Amino acid sequence: MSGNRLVTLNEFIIEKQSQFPYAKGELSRLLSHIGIAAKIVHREVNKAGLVDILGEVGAVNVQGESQKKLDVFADEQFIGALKGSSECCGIASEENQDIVTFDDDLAKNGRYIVTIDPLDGSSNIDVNVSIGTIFAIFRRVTPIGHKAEEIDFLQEGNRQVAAGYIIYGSSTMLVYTTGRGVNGFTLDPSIGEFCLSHRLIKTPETGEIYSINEGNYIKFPKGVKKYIKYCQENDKQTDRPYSSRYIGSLVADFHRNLLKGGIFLYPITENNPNGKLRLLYECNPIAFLAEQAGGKATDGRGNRILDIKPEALHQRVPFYVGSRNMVDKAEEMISIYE
Ligand code: AHM
Ligand code: MG
Repeated sequence: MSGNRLVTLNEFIIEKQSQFPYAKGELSRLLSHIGIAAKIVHREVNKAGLVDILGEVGAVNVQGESQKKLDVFADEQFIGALKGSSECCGIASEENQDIVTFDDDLAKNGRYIVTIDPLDGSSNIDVNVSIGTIFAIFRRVTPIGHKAEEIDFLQEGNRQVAAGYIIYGSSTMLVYTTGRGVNGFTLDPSIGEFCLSHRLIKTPETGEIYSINEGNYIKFPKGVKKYIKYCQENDKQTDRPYSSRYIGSLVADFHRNLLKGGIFLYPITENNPNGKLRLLYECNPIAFLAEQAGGKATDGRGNRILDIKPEALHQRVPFYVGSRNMVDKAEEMISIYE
């Protein structure tokens, strides 16, 4: 790649694949199919205000939250695209109680499984605020040629082969990693292609943004309250007070902090003793991206998110992610005051 030549997502994926002489192109095909589904979801998100796709569809998802029509649409699109890739033998989606397995011979021979939150930030869908898709790809642990099983999905995050998100914001972007850095692609709607716009993203070691739902302040553990007060203190040397920024869409909050530097926190609260966010669909992929960009992701108690062994598909974990020094500081205060 040279100069300012436009590099599309597919070109980039193929170029990366050619660096591995034994790669068979399976992961590349899977990522390409995710890119196609992302474009279709982008199209629907963009016209959502015009057509009858907003509002609740009536169903309640497994987390007890009402599903929006766009959630259902995105879920179907990604499942269809992954099935169509023939490289994926099963999916665990935040929107479905159980794993979805593919029974046809081609898919049963697929070597990969995918965990996905098809449309994250559901409370922001019908108010025109950024939302996202989050995905992770693992190699299956069950033998090729058989149906995928739950055990394929309950793998530690450190075994992810690839992970990424799509942010449907002022632009739509796809950001992903295969464990060799993080690259971001912006959708150019005029040509319908994701184009490489953010090569090898590195997040600042320290930032000036903290992102947390402060409405829950009273319910936070003491160490978290102390850390929030620390962020708000006046200290020229450390550029405090920090700015508070919270959208309520993990992808959008993380994306901003990734580029600018910052910390995102979703701690345990009285109501949610394990936090709110899901290990498989939200925290693992975001943690992989954070680490690949030089950042850090923990549960606030000194445990690396990627080393947590999942016990259930819809397991929740407290989540602290972002600039390394800020996550360290938050953990230090939690360990002192809890
Ligand atoms: P969702 O999967 O139902 O969309 O919920 C996940 C979202 C995250 O995107 C966001 O970080 C968080 O929930 C916001 O939660 P809260 O409204 O409690 O602050
Ligand atoms: Mg979600």
